[in-house]
Amino acid sequence: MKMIFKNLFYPALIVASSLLSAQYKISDSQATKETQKLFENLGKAQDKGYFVGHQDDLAYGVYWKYQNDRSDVKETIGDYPAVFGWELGDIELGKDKNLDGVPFDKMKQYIRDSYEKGGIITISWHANNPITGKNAWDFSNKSIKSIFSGGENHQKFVTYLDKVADFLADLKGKNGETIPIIWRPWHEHTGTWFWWGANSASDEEYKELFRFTTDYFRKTKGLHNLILGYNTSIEFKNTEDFLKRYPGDEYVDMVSFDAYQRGSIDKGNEFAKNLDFWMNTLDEVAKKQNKIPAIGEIGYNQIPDSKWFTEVLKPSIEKYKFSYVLFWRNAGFKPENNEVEYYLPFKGHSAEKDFMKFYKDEKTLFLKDASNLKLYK
Ligand code: BMA
Repeated sequence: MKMIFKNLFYPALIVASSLLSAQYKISDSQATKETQKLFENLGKAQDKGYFVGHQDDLAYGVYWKYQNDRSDVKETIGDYPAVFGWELGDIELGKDKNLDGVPFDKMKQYIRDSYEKGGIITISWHANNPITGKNAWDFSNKSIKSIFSGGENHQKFVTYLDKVADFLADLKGKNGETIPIIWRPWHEHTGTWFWWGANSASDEEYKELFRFTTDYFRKTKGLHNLILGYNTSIEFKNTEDFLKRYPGDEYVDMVSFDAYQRGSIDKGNEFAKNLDFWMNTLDEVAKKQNKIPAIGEIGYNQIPDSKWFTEVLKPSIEKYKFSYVLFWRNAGFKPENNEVEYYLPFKGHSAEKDFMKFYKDEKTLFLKDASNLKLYK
């Protein structure tokens, strides 16, 4: 009896377990060797834990700017983040600094250095509005048709893409290989605050924007170092909602959302509950489309809750398998609006100890872990 049971069920078990660890397939059939490897290893590393990232980590911290090897993360926990986020906004205008003042030549150097150390690079783009000539947050357009082929703003838009493509193509490793980039374009598109957002571009227009940009980079510009991220904000109520503007499996490798806690500390429980729901939905989407999940951006500005990392964030996310979480930038004081903005502690901040505890958790992976995992081999 026992034998029969085993014979009948053993093959079924093998099939089931191979389905569970289904291989991811990168959407660009011509992706470079290193890009394919990074993608494959991002998939595998989910069994170990999740990489932790920080926007603009090497460029500045709350109380410093452009000082070699400095990092608020390094100064609080003794290691760098595994994921380095960078932002290209204003490159399309031919400027030599991005919209937050980071010089593009420095950015390139930071990217090369952290790649050589085994880190992961992700890039976002708060592109200026090619229709109105204002910034990314000008959502006054009701359509984006005019930037597509035949439209009055098409040529201008293409020059924007050329500038971005030139930057992405110029990121080279020591052996001349292009550095793989997790490219997270047209993000938070389910929200309404960007010119490509929910009230300013229809779902079909959004899909076309995503596809056009990707095809232009791949086919016209010959870029094959991109891992594509489809990145929503947090308006979605279910998987269908999340996928409403999905451009198609051949244009997407990763799925992610951006989420911020706002308001007072006592909103922590509510945020944690919501985050759990967003993670759960993301998990379903990732399984359904066979794409790698991530948290594109997260944070609680100034971290007023000194236990936020281990008591609010960690319990909601650690139940799920996902590849990385990126904290937004430690801008510090911003004279342009008199605000202070940062999402990771600096030396002496009241959440420093808690962040150290988060660092020591076996599931969180920082640069030393990423480096040991040899993600590009
Ligand atoms: C926002 C803020 C802004 C910044 C923008 C792009 O969320 O940090 O200050 O200009 O991201 O980096």
